[in-house]
Amino acid sequence: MRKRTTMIAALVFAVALLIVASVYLFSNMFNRNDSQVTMPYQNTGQADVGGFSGMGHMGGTNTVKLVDAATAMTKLKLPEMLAADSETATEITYTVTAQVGETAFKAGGKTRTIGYNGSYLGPVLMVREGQTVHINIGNQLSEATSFHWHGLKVPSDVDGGPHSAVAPNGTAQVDFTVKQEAATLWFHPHALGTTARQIYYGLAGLIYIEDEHSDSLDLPKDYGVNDFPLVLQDRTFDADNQFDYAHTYSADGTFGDTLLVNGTINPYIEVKNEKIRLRLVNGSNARNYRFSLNDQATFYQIASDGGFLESPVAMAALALSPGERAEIVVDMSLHQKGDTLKLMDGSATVLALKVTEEITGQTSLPEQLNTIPEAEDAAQLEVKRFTLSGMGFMVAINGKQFDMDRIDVEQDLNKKVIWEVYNAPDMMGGMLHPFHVHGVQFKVLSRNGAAPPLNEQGWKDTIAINPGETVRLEIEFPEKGVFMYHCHILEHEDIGMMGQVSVE
Ligand SMILES: [Cu+2]
Repeated sequence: MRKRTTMIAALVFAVALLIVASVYLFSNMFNRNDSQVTMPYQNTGQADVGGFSGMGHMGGTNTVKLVDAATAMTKLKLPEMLAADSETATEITYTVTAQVGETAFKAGGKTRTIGYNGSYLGPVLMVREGQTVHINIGNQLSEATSFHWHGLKVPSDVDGGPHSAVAPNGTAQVDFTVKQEAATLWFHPHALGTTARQIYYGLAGLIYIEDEHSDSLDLPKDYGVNDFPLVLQDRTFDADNQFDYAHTYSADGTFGDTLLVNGTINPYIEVKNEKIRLRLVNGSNARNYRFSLNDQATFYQIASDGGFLESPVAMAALALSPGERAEIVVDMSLHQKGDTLKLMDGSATVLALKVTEEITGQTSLPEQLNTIPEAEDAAQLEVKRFTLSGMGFMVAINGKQFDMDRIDVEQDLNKKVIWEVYNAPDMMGGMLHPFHVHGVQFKVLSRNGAAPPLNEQGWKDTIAINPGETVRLEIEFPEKGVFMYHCHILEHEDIGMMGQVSVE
């Protein structure tokens, strides 16, 4: 009798369990895409952050020092080359979705993050000059976001600025034709007031443009073998391995003490003793990097933000401010199997390159990589003046903070104009502002009246401007619309160090 009662009880329990499980699974089928996703931070519209905590720092000084990771070296994570939904010679379609997730960065618990088509960062979108690109964008976050293609020369209605927010559960299609040369670009959110936080938690992906010319150049181009993207970011992990943006926030740029390269702490790559191409992307909120090799060897910069430099530029050190990109080639042919070379940022290790195989038959870098057209006679061009000023919550451009309903500058389509941008120092000295303009690749004419360094004589869309410095840029907008220009210290951008240029 007792045995039978136990059996019935077990049966009832099993049926109840089955019902609960079914209800759970069933409800989840419909819940996956609703706005009840758990974000890794509190949703308060604008970033909910502490008060003014910025301290003055001259030039490219970073307020938080990077500490070398206590963890063992880890193989560099490589962003996935996104498979196209469809592709012909003239058209390509991709799907890019912003979503929440969890990412294992280090021993201990996973970190709650957001990413594109994954839990952290995003894939590489490969497109070709002349191709018409369709991107199905989707937002599975529980707050609005936008999809900005940093460095693309496209009309403003597909540029993904603050006017193009995608609501939670929203989707949209973006269509454009690639009308620019081979370059390493990136994409990230640009929603009003929440850009810094969304990028901090993981939203950033890559766009590679290739063209017939880049096909023909004898350069390393074997992805993950001798051609690596390096997305550089600094983050702080709390005791539970979480990012805590609100508590590490600084109005003058949120820094972290841990360097992430493609989301990898203390990364290494295994290479042959050949030329290695590194596509450096400063995806940090505010950190300025100064790259060098640990043996002080020379490396070569081959590309700036918007394409190849005219010729490879030999460098001992390379500065990169937030938003900027640089492609460099490191020559490993002088090293042998078993050697390790390190890419450094000052005294912090960025990446170890371990030689695991020796080959023969090395080629040299092409002497000419590109043809950059001469600048026009500056005396014949109209000059528009911009003054960057302030720090913390006082940052401004021409004395004003961003207003979505105000056009700050008007410019004619397809007409070269000089933008003269002055970074006004203040009583505390002021700070470096990386100045980014949407919808263009510009030429740097001068820094404080002198010719820019060789590695800034190619196409740029973001330029580091030191306190007290004036840079002159030759800018021509090839597409119509209302475009943003702003400081790429993401907290400055969110506070309002941004303006709008209307192009007709
Ligand atoms: Cu700034």
